[in-house]
Amino acid sequence: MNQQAFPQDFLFGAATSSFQIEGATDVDGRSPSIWDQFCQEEGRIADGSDGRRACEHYLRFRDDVALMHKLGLEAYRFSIAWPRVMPMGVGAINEKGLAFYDQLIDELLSRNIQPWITLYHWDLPACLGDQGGWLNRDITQHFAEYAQKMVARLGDRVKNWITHNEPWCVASLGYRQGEHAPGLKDPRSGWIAAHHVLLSHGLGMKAMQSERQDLNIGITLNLTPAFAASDSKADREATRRFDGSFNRWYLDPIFKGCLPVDMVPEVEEECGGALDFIHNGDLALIQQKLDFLGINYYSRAIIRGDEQSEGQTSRTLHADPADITDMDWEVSPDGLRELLLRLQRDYAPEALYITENGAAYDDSPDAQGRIHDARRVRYLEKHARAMQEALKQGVKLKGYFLWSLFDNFEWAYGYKKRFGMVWVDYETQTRLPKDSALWYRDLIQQRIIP
Ligand code: IFM
Repeated sequence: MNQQAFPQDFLFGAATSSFQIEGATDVDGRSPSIWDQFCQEEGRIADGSDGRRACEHYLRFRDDVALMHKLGLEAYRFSIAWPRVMPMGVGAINEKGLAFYDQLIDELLSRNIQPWITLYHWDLPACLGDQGGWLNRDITQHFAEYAQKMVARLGDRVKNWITHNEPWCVASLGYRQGEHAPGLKDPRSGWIAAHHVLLSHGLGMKAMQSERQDLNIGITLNLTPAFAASDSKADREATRRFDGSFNRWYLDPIFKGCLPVDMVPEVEEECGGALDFIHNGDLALIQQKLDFLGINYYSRAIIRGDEQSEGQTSRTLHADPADITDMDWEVSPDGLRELLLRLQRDYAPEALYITENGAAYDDSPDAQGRIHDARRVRYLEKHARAMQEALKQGVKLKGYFLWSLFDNFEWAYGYKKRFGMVWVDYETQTRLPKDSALWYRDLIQQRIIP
């Protein structure tokens, strides 16, 4: 058995996001978000559900924090719903909405749980969506204003801030593939949105730092290491393209202040011309010195080029079809280790945190009310080992947030996919820790893999 211990100061937490758990979408002055609108559109959400109730965290947060404490969490990553705190997207703060986060933060601190805030986890105020959302360059200034105001009000108690969660998803799922709000299917829009999200990250960081200088600020990217299915030229070429658009399009501007040059002609072709939405000076603004990089890691991609027809993304193949989660994602701890090593080598971030990692499996309570989610335990164990291997090889990995604390609203899948270490009965709102939550509690306590 591997008895390597995680360092005492390695941070173990769990993550959620506002729209996925809060519910209470029309109370205390919150305005609608683009996700409230999207859920109302016929056929957008697999089970026809929405975020109106979700996990009722808005009402139950004190009990939820007590549960986090019982599970031994050292940190909790959550997001602020922009339309709750600034219903017009800009200007006045909604004091009632902000009071929720104030109280949540105080509750966490009273239990000795570090709050980690994500500013944007996809629930854009619908009024900003009506102005073009991430296609309208003005949004970059609006985001910076929102970021600064949140830091001004919460930065006395919250030191760890993440500007954006998964820009690739915002841009590609929201504006290019149409699977997420606002549901556009337009390649050029996807690239414009990606740029504006990145620019808003840079402007946001500057605005936050002008407000306070004692913060730990980063961004969270969903990164998927890509491996060619064979050594053929077609496979290698498709792998380069996948890596370029999925990973490097975000990493290179953030860390190096440049675009990945090999990708530019291809992106220009998709955009039908020059990338004129990238203005002089933008890339320098995006390249702010990060205190940490957050990584959301779920799986790797194996790419086969010969199946690719023009305009299609590369098809991914599972190496072992038996070892896949309910999302149809391959379980690949090696991918995590390789990703961490590559980030350390190519981008040398100040610090790395895994801000999400986990798996969807549909296990439910047995007659005794126990949830034996053995597949999730195995998944977590394998990824914990991969982290240890990376740590051993000198990667500056400082912490890990399990996705997710609760089963919750899984976007276009509705409530059909269960990522939680805590099971939620959506009717009664009962919470039941699964075996994985108890396994995680032991890991946190003992610092070695149970
Ligand atoms: O539920 C999502 C989360 O909102 C963002 N990262 C991936 C998770 C699982 O799909």
